[in-house]
Amino acid sequence: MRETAMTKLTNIESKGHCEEEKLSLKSDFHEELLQSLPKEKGWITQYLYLYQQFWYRPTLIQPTITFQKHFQAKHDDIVIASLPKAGTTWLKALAFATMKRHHFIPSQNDHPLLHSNPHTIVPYFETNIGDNPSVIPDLSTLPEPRMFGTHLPFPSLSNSIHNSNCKIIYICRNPFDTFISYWHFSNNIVPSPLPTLTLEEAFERYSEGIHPFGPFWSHVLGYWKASKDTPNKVLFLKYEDLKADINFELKRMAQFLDCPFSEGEESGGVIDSIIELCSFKKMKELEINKNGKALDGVENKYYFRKGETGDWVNYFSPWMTEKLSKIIKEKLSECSLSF
Ligand code: PAP
Repeated sequence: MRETAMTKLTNIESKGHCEEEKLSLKSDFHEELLQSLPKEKGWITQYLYLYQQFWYRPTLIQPTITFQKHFQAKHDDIVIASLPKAGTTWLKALAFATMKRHHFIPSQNDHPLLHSNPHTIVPYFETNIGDNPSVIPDLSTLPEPRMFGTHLPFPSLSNSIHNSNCKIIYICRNPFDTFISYWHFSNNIVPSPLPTLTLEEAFERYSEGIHPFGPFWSHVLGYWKASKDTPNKVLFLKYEDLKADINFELKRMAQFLDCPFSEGEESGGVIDSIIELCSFKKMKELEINKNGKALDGVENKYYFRKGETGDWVNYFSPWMTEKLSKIIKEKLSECSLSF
C-alpha cells in the first residue's frame, strides 16, 4: 500500500523516531500532508487546513508537528496560550515582567520590555522558534524559567508539556471583540495579491469556526476544561477581567506562578510598576512597537490597535449579534463560561 503523509505521520508517531525519521519531515512530506487535509478559504493565506480538528495556516503545520514530536518541557517552563487577538501581547508582557522582576526591575528604564516587543521576548512555539520548520532548535540553554507563547489548542500541545509540571496561562476574550480585532489585523497584514476581507465575508468564516486556530469555542473549551481538571497547571484568564481589575488578576497570576508579591513589594509599588510598564498606552507609544517588526516580520504596531473592551458594538449589525450569540451559547452550553 502506498504510504500517504498521514500514515507516515502515524507510523512515525507510533514507532518513536530516529534521526532519519526526523529528517523525513521535509517539504515533500508537508506538501503531501497538506493535500490530504480538508481546506477552506483563509484570511491571510489562500487556504486554512483542518489539522487535528483545528484550522491552520499551511506554513504552521510542519513547525507544529516538529514541536509536538520533539519539544522537551522543563518542569518550570511557563506557557502563555491563547487564540490570536485574545490579549496575548499583554499577557506575555505581564507574565514576563512578573516572573523576572528580581532580575529586571520593572520601574527601571533598561527593562527589556521597553526595548523589545513581548513576542520577541516570549516567542511562539509554532512560529518563532527556529527558522527551518523541520529542524529542531536547541532550547535547552534558554534562561530559566523559560517562557513560550502558543496559539495551539490544548490537546495539540506536546506530550511533554502535558506530562511535565510546567504551567500554562490561558487568556480568552469575548468572541465579538476577538473577531473584530482579528479582522482588522488580518486585513492589515494580508500579503498581496490576496484580497482583504469584508466584514461580512470574515464573519461568515468566523461563525463557522474557520479562522486560524479556530473554532473559537473548541479552543476555549479545551483550556477551560483543563483549568477545571488541573487548576495548578492551567490558569484561565479573561481579557475583560484584566481590563476590569488588573491589580487583582496580576496578583492571582503571580500566586499561580508560585511567585506571589510580598507585602513589601505591594506597598513599594512593584505591582503598580508592572501594570504601568505593560499598559496599552505605554506599550503602544514605545519606539520598538511603533516602528519595529516581530520575529515573523509582522510590524509590531499592528499588535496595538484600541485595547478596549466592547469595540465590537461599533461593527456588528443586529443580525450578526444574534447569530454569533446563539452559536456561542449553544457551543458553550456544556460549561459555565459566558461572555
Ligand atoms: P496576538 O494573539 O496576535 O499576539 P493579541 O495580543 O492577542 O494578538 O491581540 C491584540 C489585541 O490586544 C488588540 O486588540 P484590539 O484590536 O481590540 O485593539 C490590541 O490592541 C490589544 N492589546 C495589545 N496590547 C495590549 C495591552 N497592553 N493592554 C490591553 N490590550 C492590549
